Amino acid sequence: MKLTVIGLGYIGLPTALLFASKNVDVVGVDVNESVVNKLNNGQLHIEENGMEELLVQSLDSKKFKASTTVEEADYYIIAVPTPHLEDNSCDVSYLKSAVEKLQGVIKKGDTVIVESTIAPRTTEDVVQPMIESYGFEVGKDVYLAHCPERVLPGKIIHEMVHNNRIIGGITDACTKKAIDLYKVLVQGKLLETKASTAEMSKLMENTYRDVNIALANELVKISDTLKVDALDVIKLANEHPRVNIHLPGPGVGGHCLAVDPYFIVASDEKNAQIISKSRAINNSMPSFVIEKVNEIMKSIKGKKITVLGLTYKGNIDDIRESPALDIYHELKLKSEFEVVAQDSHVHLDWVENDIEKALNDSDLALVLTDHNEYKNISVEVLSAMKNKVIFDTKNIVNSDDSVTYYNFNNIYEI
Ligand code: SAJ
Repeated sequence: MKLTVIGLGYIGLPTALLFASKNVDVVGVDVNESVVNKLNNGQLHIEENGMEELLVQSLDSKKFKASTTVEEADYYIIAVPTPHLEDNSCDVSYLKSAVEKLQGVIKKGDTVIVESTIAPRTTEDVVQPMIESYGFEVGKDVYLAHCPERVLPGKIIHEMVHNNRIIGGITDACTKKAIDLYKVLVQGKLLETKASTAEMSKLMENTYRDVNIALANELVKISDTLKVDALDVIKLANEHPRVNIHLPGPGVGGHCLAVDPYFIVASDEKNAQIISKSRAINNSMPSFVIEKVNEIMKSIKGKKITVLGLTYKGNIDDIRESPALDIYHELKLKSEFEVVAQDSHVHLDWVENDIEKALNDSDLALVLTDHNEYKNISVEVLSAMKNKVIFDTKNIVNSDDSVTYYNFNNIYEI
């Protein structure tokens, strides 16, 4: 079996390497020549647990090579980025250019699989007509399916093999063809469905999380007005066997939860009410946090703020769509305070890696990301501060009586 994977990013590369480890002949294609050269020399351009070993293995076994041109194969997996456009609809330009590269290469009997996250009906309305314009009938000559991925950064290699997977073909024959490929690799269930159902299921998984986080964030704001302990409310309500309120925070980041719900909103704006409102609530959290920061700084007559954590979630180095980054920039540009950013996972010249240095002479430690290193900040490290005040938007710091500690449970006390 031969497989061509188009797009060697966070999803395409591990997919290509895992299939190569299962004895499939894989060509990984990327438009970026330096990525292709690096990979062929055994070097990764992105970090992911367990991926380096996989790359070395698959180069040694000659089951994987990277290339800038699409090569003839039995299966083609497309895993290119699908960002959102200014009007929040799904940008399919990379997807279309990947499909264009199949013209003159695909042949009767081949299968094309879109893994990129896409708006509902894209496989049918965008990809199918393109393939049919190359002279093939989909479902008869060439097979087409949407098989979204659901892996969590940091656990990609494990989850790609063990998660259940949705396989949505344009026709039943397309679904069967895609199953034949994934059963080589996936140990989880292969869930057969239609392409449009697969597209919407993927979007709804992340939308479900986004909407539930918005509910928690809304509770925080209401509790602030009513002087209620929001975090205790969540803890107690979640003792109910059928309730799972998510965790509030400074906003929702990353390239999935903060992006995917918009694809649904843009597809049916009139009906996507809760989804659209949830996005707005989560997007409003940075200003809510800044408002509270200003109140704290006023009450202590503070001058310096130390932002702890810039990434969109804890213990990773990804700052895409990070609300922490927005809060930092807004405070830096618009407030009267000195603002310093600390994050030991982010290597940029304006980011301090050392916590103690960043806290030196500071009046407020503003925790925006749940990195492990913030859980037990020692008394010695905090003693570098001028005013020992912590505002912990992720509720992770174990503080003692020597510190004035605020989180979403007691912000009404400011
Ligand atoms: N967050 C909260 N409160 C919570 C949970 C998360 O504020 O209770 C915030 C995080 O701090 C972060 C954002 O939400 O800013 C997203 O984090 P996440 O861990 O929920 O998700 P991602 O974006 O890293 O990965 C998600 C996963 N989807 C689901 O869990 C439904 C992953 O399985 C998907 O593969 C991925 O999106 C994707 O690529 O679509």
